Amino acid sequence: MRTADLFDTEDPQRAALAAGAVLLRGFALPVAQGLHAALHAILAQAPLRHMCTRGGFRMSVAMSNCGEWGWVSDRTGYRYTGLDPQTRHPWPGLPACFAELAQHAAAAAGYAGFEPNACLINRYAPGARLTLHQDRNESDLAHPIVSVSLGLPAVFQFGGTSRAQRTQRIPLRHGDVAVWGGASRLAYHGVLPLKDGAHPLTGPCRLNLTLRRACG
Ligand code: MD3
Ligand code: FE
Repeated sequence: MRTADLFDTEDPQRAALAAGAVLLRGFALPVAQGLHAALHAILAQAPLRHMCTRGGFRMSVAMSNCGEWGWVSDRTGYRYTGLDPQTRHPWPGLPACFAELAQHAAAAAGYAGFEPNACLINRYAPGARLTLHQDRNESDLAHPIVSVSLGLPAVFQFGGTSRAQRTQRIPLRHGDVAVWGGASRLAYHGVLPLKDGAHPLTGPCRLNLTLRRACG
């Protein structure tokens, strides 16, 4: 079967979240096991770690990266780097199954020709959360961000382009893919503290992939 045939681009399980943002429920289910196996290999090369914010706070979400560029944060702030500061090696390559999923999801959401070169891997253990923030560190904001949820469900918070605007709460489940482009690209968003649980594929955690075009 061709990779393209794995993804149902006519799926009615799609919801417009906001201008430019599309949620594709279950879009990654056909490839979830393959993604998880590839993740395992990546994390053996570039281990998950708790980064620090510029303010010196340890992030509750554990992170790593694959692709040409990786997102890192420390006491000097956050940025994209070509080398993993912990191993001093390049980040592991972006697996074809990650890139193909992101391309197909972006196309299904109306963003043809998306070629990600960075993937941030977020691991949430019970209690881990991501406070409300904007993603504005990528040089070209015309490219969408594709996010893939695996494992335990989470409640995603999604607001407007100012922090004060009210937020909606959206449950994100195993296999869901969301595409964030256009007017939603600079929307404030976050993840509420993860609830306890066990998932057959990931065990007691949630894994989230965000695929981006960073540094051109
Ligand atoms: C909306 N990750 O890594 S994915 C992040 O579930 C991040 O780990 C969350 O926010 C997670 O920066 C949320 C959904 C997401 C990702 C990027 C966005 C939503 C977005 C960028 C702009 C608007
Ligand atoms: Fe974000």
